[in-house]
Amino acid sequence: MASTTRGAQPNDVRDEGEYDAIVIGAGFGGLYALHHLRDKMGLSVRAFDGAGGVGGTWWYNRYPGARVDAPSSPFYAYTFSKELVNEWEWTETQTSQAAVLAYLEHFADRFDLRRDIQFDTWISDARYDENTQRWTIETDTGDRVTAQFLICAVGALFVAHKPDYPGINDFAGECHHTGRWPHEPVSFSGKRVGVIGTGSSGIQSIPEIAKEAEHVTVFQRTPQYALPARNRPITTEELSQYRENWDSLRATMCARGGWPFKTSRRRASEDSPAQRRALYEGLWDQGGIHLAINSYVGVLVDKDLNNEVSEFVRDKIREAVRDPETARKLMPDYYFGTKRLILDNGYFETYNRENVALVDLREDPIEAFTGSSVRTRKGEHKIDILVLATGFDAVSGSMLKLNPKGRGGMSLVEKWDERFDTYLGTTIAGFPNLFMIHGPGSPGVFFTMPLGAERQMEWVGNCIRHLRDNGLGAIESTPDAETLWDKEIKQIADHTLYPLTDSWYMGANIPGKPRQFVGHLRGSQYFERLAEVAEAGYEGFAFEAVR
Ligand code: N01
Repeated sequence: MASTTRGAQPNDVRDEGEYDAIVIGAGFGGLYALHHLRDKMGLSVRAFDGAGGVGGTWWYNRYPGARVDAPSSPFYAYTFSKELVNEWEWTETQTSQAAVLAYLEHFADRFDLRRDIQFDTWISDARYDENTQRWTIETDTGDRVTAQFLICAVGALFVAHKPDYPGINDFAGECHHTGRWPHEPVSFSGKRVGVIGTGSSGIQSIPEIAKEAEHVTVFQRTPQYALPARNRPITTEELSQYRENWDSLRATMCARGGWPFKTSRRRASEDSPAQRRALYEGLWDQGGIHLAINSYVGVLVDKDLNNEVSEFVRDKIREAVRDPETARKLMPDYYFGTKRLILDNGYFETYNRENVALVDLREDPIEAFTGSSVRTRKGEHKIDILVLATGFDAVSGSMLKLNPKGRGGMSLVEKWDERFDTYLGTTIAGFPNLFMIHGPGSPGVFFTMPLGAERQMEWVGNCIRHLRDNGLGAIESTPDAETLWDKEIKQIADHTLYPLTDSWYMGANIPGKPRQFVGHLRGSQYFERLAEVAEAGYEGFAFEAVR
């Protein structure tokens, strides 16, 4: 989570030491990287984060209603330590931001991580030296540190995207991006609030804001599918079951794309339309992602099946929203599940409130902002507070913001000018000894992120051990390996309906961003590939002896 171009003046720079590894970011990925490299492998490690504390995403995204937008407790957590699993008490099935943050704070304290993390520190430069085979980083606090390995755990959803509507900077009221929410409470009481964006952040925050505000106007560009989260207290039996079966559940999570749930092997053609409808109803009542993973094989591949499930969810929206005109505007028309699935807590019902209005930007686009209003083609909307739930330059954005300079001084911005090529989603040709956690081309958001970070980091650790054991000073993926990896990722994505939808998965939310599918859709297979590559003597990599 640490990267800006705000730099210290050269004469302010202090040499602050030499380490085996530098970790950038203190979210799920960075904290685990620090623990693994330092405590399991005995390396000297220094970590940095631009935030004032641990948490990464969970430090920044404090907007009202923020919760894990996936099946969460107890699975959205580290799995490597039985003791940690046993001692942490999750309270709800869909964990709140505050609870995840408390967990990560506990993790940092329990493993004594804070002493090696420098907070409130942004990396202003990261540069590889081919002669020494080391990375040098400079910070905006005036420090210069070197290390053989650079671990970038900079966050998949970190670089906030702000729309550039005419006059938006002239808006004189409070303006908050959901991904940069203030630490002090924001009071909506008696206020007219405008919310732009209806992704996970908008859909989670709108019901909460509407409970307090005098009026909320939602500016929607794309209507969304959302499934009921059905959040509830987690039972002691559920927690005990997880703890007792921790070993086998972890193995199941690894084998099943990050979650312990069985996915359906049944074909839609085996059931009649009435039987299918009954199944969808049951899965809807169950809540969470079950409708997406447990109906029939191929929901994200077969257009007809997807259309049927899409229509089922549209029916649910029609049932929930009383005003037919508002319901019409809320009808999603892309393939169900091809944008990030959203779990909601009363989002559609919120439109039945007197104090909530919906503006469909496809029919009534924003023309400009004034000091106190949003002017659309059809009218003017007076607002006191503007909430930008407009998402992120996802996955590649945070690496580009860090913009490390590799071999020959080549910057990542130059290298990724047209495509963000990686090998295994963890390394980049031309950037030796640099490893990414949840980088482009890895499963990232398509897997359970804490478990994915653990497994990627364990692979990186083994790779570092391989270098050390064999007198090697540098490792770097080859351009050919990147080209093949790129093909592999694309082939998997092209087999599905994902590429047919404009989404942040495709880079479509950021004007001018190259269209490229962002991740590896088969998480379990991905980790098998990592193991195969290592077993084959790190196939696709070039090594240099220690200089
Ligand atoms: O961002 P988004 P998000 N004018 O990109 C709209 C994760 N997450 O912050 O769909 C008007 O999904 C945009 O419209 P469109 C999760 O993985 C996790 O909600 O591009 N509107 C969309 O409606 C999630 O998927 C958690 O047409 C504009 C919205 O803004 C990811 O983060 C919680 C616009 C952005 O939706 C991102 O979610 C929340 C413009 N110029 C999120 N530009 C937790 O687990 C964009 N939009 C806690």
